[in-house]
Amino acid sequence: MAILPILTAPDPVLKKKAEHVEEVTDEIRALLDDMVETMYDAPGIGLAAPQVGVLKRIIVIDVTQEGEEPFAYKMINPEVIWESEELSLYEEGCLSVPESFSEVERPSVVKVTYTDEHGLAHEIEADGLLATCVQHEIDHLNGTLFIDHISRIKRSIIMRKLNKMKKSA
Ligand code: K1U
Ligand code: ZN
Repeated sequence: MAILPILTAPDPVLKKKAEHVEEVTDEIRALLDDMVETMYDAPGIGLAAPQVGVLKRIIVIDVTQEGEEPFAYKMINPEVIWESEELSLYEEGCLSVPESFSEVERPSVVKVTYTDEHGLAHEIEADGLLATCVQHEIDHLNGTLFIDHISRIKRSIIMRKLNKMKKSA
């Protein structure tokens, strides 16, 4: 297993659309394991393959709380097949936009289909933080960051801060 470097905005890879995974191979399983290790190391509650420079439709998520048994979803080709009309606001962060947070409004509940690391198909109904996180990660697969959901002025403040941080690093 390995901890992978995480790309940060404005890296152009983060704006690209990731490709459908045709076959679940050992290489895909190794990538999923590396992504889980990278997510825990960051630390984060989710990670999408484009954030580690791999343009494949793969995400990992663990929204369990401290004291609970950790559980990492490993999702290949995740797809939202239904979303609630009801919306929820959540203050989101992103490992590719370090040290910045902003409220984003998204559907409160979503139904998601995906393939697991054994090639088995699943359908889950997600609410709360899992619903927010799975939508945030699927956005990454389509080249969208949480800052694309906020006002232009807030986005430019965050990007200026990020560019300053990168310059002084
Ligand atoms: O995709 C990512 O960049 C990971 C991101 C996921 C996310 C956070 C909040 C709302 C939606 C999606 C993160 O994990 S940012 C870090 C974070 O939220 C966190 C880190 C440590 C403990 C608890 C949360
Ligand atoms: Zn993110």
